Amino acid sequence: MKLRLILGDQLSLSLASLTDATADDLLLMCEVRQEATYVKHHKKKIVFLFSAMRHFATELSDNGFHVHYVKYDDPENTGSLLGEVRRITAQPGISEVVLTAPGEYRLSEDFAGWADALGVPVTVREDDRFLSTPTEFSDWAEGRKQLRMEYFYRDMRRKYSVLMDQDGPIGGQWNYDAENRKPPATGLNVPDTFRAPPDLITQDVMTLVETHFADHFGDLLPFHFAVTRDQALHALDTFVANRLNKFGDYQDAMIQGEPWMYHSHIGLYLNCGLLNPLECIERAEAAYHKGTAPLNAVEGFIRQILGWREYVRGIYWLKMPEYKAMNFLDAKRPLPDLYWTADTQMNCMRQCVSETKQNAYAHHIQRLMVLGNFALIAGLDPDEVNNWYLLVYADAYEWVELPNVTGMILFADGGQMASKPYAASGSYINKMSNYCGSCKYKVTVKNGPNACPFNYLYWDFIGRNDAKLRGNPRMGFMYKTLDRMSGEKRDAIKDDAHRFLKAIENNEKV
Ligand code: FAD
Ligand code: DLZ
Ligand code: SF4
Repeated sequence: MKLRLILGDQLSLSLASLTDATADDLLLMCEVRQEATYVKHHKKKIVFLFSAMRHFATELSDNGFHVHYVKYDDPENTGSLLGEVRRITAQPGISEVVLTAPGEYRLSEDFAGWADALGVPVTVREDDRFLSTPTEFSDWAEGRKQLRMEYFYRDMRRKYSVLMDQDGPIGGQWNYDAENRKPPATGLNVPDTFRAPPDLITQDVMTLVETHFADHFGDLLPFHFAVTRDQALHALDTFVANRLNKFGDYQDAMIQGEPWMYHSHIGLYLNCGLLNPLECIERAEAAYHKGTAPLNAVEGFIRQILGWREYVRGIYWLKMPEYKAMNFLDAKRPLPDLYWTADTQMNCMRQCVSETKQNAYAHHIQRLMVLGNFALIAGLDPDEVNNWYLLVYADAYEWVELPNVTGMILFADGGQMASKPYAASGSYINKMSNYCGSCKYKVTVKNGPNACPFNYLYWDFIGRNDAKLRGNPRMGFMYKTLDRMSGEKRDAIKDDAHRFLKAIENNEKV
């Protein structure tokens, strides 16, 4: 009899380790302290995953499999994956342990020692739920000076024949991003996100999480995530029907009180296996061909999944474990409390942290240009920033979180992913959101106590990192502007930044 362990982000019937499973095998799923606390995940993320795991176990049993499911509060639960596998292999009858490769490096290291630890053969199969493999990615990367997502994405479009017109892209362009930067319009009637009412299984898990994870970040209520594949498909279809048509136009827009905007909110389902990437791409492409969504929206959405998602995974497996320790800009400031409390007068930060706390979700531009931009220009420590992003979002796993944080927002990899840092002053946030109108700070004021902190922090960041960034060809214009500033102006920037950064180090309200 084979023992097949299924992890919390492996909730797919097509899973590699299940392809040859029979009713004679034992399928193991376990809720363990090791995974629930290696970072202190948002309460909603734990509810989501435990509930989705329990529903998936039922689905497997309904399909005739023999499932051994260990609940978190089972008194026999050892708290670790190896401990749970050992409890079973200690009994006679298990000839082999079969696994699907995990999504995180720390577990793949761990699995490598299991055969010795258990005294039973352990087979780890490639996770084929992605559209490219780590080997394909490293072949693609071989010999390239720069690993630009755009070129990888074009190859993926060709490989899967997505939005193609014979050999070229439909519409004549590969990328319609230039059309996808509309500021928020007033009077937009943004459709609500998909909401599934919590059933009895989810309600049980909510009680468990309230009991065992009370000190974890985040609000438990309201809980409305899909927890089964059927519900996740419904969420996907609702997105395609109601929001995809404006996904492109408002992809970068932020509106106060609209946490969901026109995004899909499917990342958490894709990353735990309830949805597969190709079906999402196919449904979006079909909407374009039916004429219910324009090309800029469909191409933009498909690029996120076929391009960015696969690309960041490729970067992760190519660069780990060194990637995790990178700190090119030598940023050392601890993460200020406001990332947990939302207690700040910066309205943009208050909105984005509050929404993250409530929903275990923030859309991409909030993660990138508000929360991430602040972390970059305030010089926050990459380890602390990574820890925060990995625990606050329901879709967060290290393979996707780390490259986005270390590479995309913090430039901590020295430009392996992004050609220049995504740093911006308050005027970008003002252009793409309506946050500044309700802020204590004035976005048009550059210095002094009423100035928007993003304004002077931005220039202080440029000045502070002169030695590392001046040589970057895409930063030339910024350094020319800095060089033209008067000594007085530069002093004012330094003084304001110094005062502000001291205040956040002391966790004073800013
Ligand atoms: P949509 O905006 O509707 O996009 C559709 C899908 O495309 C997403 O569900 C996701 O699967 C994929 N996608 C989009 N952008 C990216 C990207 N940059 N990298 C990888 N996949 C992408 N995404 C995660 O899945 N997990 C994370 O932990 C995560 N951390 C992030 C941290 C930072 C600092 C930044 C800037 C981005 C991060 N992202 C992460 C990427 C992106 O922000 C989320 O995938 C997206 O916000 C999820 O919401 P959605 O499903 O509504 O996505
Ligand atoms: C994220 C998570 C959590 C919170 N809990 C569990 C768990 O109890 N059992 C489990 O098998 N998986 C869990 N996961 C998902 C794992 O952390 C995930 O499989 C690894 O991080 C690899 O991506
Ligand atoms: Fe954010 Fe500055 Fe605008 Fe306030 S003024 S919301 S701090 S960008």
